[in-house]
Amino acid sequence: MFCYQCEQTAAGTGCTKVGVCGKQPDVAALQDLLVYFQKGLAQVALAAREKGVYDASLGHFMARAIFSTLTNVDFDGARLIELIRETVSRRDALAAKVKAAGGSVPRGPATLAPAADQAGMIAQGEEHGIEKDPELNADIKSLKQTLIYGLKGVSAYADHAAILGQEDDEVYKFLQEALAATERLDLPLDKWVGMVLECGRINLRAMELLDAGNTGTYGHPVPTSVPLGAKAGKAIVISGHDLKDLQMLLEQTVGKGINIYTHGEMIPTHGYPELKKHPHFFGHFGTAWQNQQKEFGEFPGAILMTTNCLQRPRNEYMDNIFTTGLVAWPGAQHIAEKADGSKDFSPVIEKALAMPGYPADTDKGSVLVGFGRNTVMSVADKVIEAVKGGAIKHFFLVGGCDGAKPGRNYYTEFVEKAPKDTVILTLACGKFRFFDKQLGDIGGIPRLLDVGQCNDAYSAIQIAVALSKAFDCGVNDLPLSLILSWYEQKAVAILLTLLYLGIKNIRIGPSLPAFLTPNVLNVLVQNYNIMPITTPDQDLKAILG
Ligand code: FSO
Ligand code: SF4
Repeated sequence: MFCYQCEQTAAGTGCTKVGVCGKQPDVAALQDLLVYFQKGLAQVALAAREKGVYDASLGHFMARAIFSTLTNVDFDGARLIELIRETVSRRDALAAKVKAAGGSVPRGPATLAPAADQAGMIAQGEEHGIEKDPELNADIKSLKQTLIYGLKGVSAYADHAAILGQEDDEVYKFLQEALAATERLDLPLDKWVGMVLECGRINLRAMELLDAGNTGTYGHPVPTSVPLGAKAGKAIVISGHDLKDLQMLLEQTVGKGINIYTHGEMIPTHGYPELKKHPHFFGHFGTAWQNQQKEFGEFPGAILMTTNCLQRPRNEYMDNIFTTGLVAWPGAQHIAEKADGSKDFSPVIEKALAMPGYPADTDKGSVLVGFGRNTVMSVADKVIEAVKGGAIKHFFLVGGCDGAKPGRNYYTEFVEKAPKDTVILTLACGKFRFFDKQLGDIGGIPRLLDVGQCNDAYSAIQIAVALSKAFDCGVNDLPLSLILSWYEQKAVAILLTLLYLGIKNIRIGPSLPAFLTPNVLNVLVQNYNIMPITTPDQDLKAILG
């Protein structure tokens, strides 16, 4: 196997024997094969579009398949094989229509027959991994992989948005064009750079759709205090990013005597009016995703993983953990979606009722969430006044993913050391490095503002744009610095969006992506002055002068 798509890749260069994430070589090969067949499906979809043949359900299916190959989502070979089979059957049905309309499809992934069994498919996948890419130019190969990882992020957001009824064919069309392009060997370097930036634009659209889905369905988040302790009684903890799963779980547990806790990226959901209205939606359990193997063993109830960031479940809680949506682990119980999009969480509920739950209330303090663009903009006058009057000197957006590397202490220290006249905006799971710090306020404006999940980068961008309008300057001229942490491919997509928007001087860590060649990195440095993090002291000094 060879995989270098995430930040924790082995030795900072690539996982070759087994994934640091726990991905086994057979699963890696099946993921590579799924991506390869998706490229073929994309080629056929484009040929079909040319002939006026359009399959409305194809785009979301492709997003789901590509999302399945994102880090920490699907570790279950059997589910990947199902997706490969569906990809091929959709491809062949569409290709028949293309041919009937007088068109043709290219040879390669658009025509390759899948092997009949799992072993054959694994062998096929090994033939179509990253290292087998016939592209000889290392920089183009790097940009191609950057594009594919950006597409994985776009696919994740597009899938979340589609689940809430928000779709735009522009997103799907780009997914198809970009996937099909990765099979070409005739495109010059500048075209690849253009496509990578276009991926950033499309990701902004996908995040906009998701924002519309989330806020349209559940209302705009409002400032909300979230307890970190426990309430006596039975318990379910829900992790991941999927708000609809949470809604269904809350509705199905009404009156059951079960308290619902969030985990990881679910914490901002406490701020949504249509979710927080449930009295049994109690608080938050644990910290970031990479601590789950230690923390889940201590949870006295059922665990539900929606979307990504699953680690190998330990034996002590294997019977209590459930997956749903695209996330899967062989042997862990999976809650499937019904044809009408609903889910029956009874097995999770029964498990929670059979487990001890919390014997007594415990108080571990609380944190504030709910500072999406609507909340921040509603106090814009106050914020602008504080900046003009000198009470707020600078804004830092300290956000992104968390991870296991020790270098990530940088983010905790950075926030601790940021001067008292600065405000920290944060989003995604990187916040768990400092989410419970009491940083106080500036004239009633909290110094630590949780904008939301990683996809709420859209909200953060809207805040930055609104500030730049208020101050009549460009976003790059605002007293705002971006200090980002990355881990998986949604973060890659968000970074591409920031570059597409022309945002400069981004600091990124804890290490740089292994898939960027020195030349590609150089382009980023020259055009965007993107730079690796150094030490909190040094970076604060450089930013604040
Ligand atoms: Fe974190 Fe995981 Fe949201 Fe990522 S939970 S690491 S960018 O998947 O998605 O922030
Ligand atoms: Fe390695 Fe990351 Fe790929 Fe997992 S997703 S195999 S940890 S590079």
